[in-house]
Amino acid sequence: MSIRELLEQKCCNNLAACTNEQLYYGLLGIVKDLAKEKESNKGKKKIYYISAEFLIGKLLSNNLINLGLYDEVAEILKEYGKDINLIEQVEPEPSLGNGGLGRLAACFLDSMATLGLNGDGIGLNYHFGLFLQTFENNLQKENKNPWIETESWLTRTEVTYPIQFGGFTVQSRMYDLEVTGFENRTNKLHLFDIETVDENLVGDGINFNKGDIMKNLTLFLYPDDSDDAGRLLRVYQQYFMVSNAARLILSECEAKGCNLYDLPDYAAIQINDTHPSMVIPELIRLLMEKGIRIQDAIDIVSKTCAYTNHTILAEALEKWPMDYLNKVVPQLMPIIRELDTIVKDKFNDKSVAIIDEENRVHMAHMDIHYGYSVNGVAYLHTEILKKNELHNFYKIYPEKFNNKTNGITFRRWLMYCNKGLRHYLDELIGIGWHKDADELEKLLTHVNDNTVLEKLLEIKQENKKNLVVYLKNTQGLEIDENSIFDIQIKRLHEYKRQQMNALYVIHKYLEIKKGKKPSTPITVIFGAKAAPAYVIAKDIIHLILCLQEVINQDPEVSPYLKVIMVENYNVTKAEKLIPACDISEQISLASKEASGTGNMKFMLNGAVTLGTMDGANVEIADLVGEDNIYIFGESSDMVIKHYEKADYVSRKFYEEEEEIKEAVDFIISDTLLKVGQKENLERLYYELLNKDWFMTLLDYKDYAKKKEEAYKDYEDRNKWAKKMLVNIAKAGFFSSDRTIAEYNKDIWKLG
Ligand code: 26V
Repeated sequence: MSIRELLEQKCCNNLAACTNEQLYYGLLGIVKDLAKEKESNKGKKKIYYISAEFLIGKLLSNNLINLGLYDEVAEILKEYGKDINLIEQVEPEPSLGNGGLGRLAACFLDSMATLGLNGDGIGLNYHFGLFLQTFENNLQKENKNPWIETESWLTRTEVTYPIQFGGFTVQSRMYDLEVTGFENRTNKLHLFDIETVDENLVGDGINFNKGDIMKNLTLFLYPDDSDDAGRLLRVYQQYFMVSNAARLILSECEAKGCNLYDLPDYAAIQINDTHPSMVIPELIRLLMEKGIRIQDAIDIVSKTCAYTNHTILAEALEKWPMDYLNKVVPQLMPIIRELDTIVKDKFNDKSVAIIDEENRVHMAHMDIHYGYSVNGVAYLHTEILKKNELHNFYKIYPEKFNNKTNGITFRRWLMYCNKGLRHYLDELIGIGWHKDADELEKLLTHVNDNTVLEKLLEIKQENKKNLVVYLKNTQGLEIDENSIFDIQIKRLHEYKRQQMNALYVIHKYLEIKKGKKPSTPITVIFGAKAAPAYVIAKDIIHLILCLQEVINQDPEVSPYLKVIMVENYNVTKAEKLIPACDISEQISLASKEASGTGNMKFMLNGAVTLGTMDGANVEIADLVGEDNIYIFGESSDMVIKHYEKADYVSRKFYEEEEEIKEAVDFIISDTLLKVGQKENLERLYYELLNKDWFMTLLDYKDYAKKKEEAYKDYEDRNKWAKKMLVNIAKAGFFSSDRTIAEYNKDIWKLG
């Protein structure tokens, strides 16, 4: 049946009279069926990517593109006066991740399917994704964020397992999402759930009774873990995820004739950060239940599991108290103890123990000892792991350590979100880059071609116009499409240093007030959610919102400077912001951002990076060369030394630099206190002055200088367009197809 006939059959007979809702749900059904018809699950060995987060974003357009149907469907709908952009608005975004970690997992699934690899994702079917953020009185408010509707991309399966916790058992149910590859096979994302979850437990905000596991196990993505009940629930979730995963993996392998001693020939398990680490003892336990001796079971599992580290921040490396584990998963304790004993017998080194002196289980340590591969997510990050954070492990197992620089799927992050650029590139350099991202380099032959450069500027302008309209419609914000769009969008964390960007905004505001106006107007755009219990992060949001109010309403300043805080930043909003960006802010304290992936998305869409030598910025700088990126700040080596020597004193910078003092003082000025909360602003002020753990003031001056340089360069449009072109042309390396091909070649080794 043709697409047109399918549409008529599934939506309503008269397409012109269909509502966007009817068209969306009709298309959902059609696309789901078409995806299922594609080849899947062939081959002896399979990669199972286990992750607590899969930040998949909306799926309709993505799936249509991957199935090669997007243009045809959009065209047919247009004939009937329908706009696919409005239809896709009906779809709720599944926000099943916090940020980069979850979005990476989603890009990886896309690339596995696109490369035709036999690989599925395994995670949890959270009923509420990451909270929906609203702003009230210049403060962040968290609201629940449901996404599952009667008709959704999920398919209920008949796969269920009894999952045993200390004292009770729950019955799981597996739901599947089709993962369409670009013009290739379909894989699956398996999301586990229980049927007794009670969505009514949640009232207005995101608070709920955390005690009743039967009712709340999969209710929320990462419930607030600032209290014991929250942390316990997280352990329940993690065990539920990996026990289901382990059972599914064993049953699929057995169905293919695996005798379980040969498990590594049938399965590779990628442990995405430490959240799925309990899969190691759980698999050992299940193998033992099947009659395999513990030593053999350990050996089998150690050849099957591989671990990816996504952060060096100590507070983000999970260490679970034995008390928790005893309560939630008593059946795993003898195994974890045995794994620890083996390590302690072998290595007389406390720093590599699994169970520490405070009776906490170091999940990453278990992964490293009992996995066959340990990888970081960008060159610098892996080097820091080897030299510093995990040095003692590297000495023991040098052969296990490897780097896999992150990547992004170009289908969503260029072909879909920036159609103007996509079509122009197709015209100019052909469509080879769709499947071989390195072909973007063909653009370089046009670097001195003014027609091409003009066209790139034109496309950017069009995207900026679209964003202006979008922000006007969604938040009632007025911005000047001819201003410089300077954008920082990512989770709110002190190490990412949104506060440094805010200090610069203050500085600029004060300059304009003194009569020093920028020759080109500037729009500084932020988008960020702060963890509900992360006080300082919420204070930083408060500061930015106060600045937005003060600056945008000041007629003396707002023609030259505007501050925008995008509400509820998520994948859908990123898709609109990234193509419209001129300057991409990647300003983390060197050594702290493992990789970053937003930096890659911006580059691919022709933004120029203003950043530190951190994470994948290092590789971006290397690829584009110093003329096409703005690098500032202390190196990671120096930063690590500052921490070692504990010699950074923020107050010194405050006292010695007038510009810094003025900006920091403004946080508690009468002007801001008129629109803000004293408690929040004072707390932030003293934090910067007395602590500033992520060394904002250390890099501020250099940051401001580089930013001015970028603003000035922007004015030479031809020169700027060349920088844009080089960034696009060199982005091929950051295709997640390249990353996944490397994982497969070095770690998974599927045939
Ligand atoms: C989590 C937490 C939770 C507790 C409070 C502090 C804190 C700080 C950081 C994190 C991050 C956990 C892991 C993570 O999301 N890492 C991100 O992974 C991305 C994909 O590899 C990478 O691009 C980002 O640089 C990295 O931050």
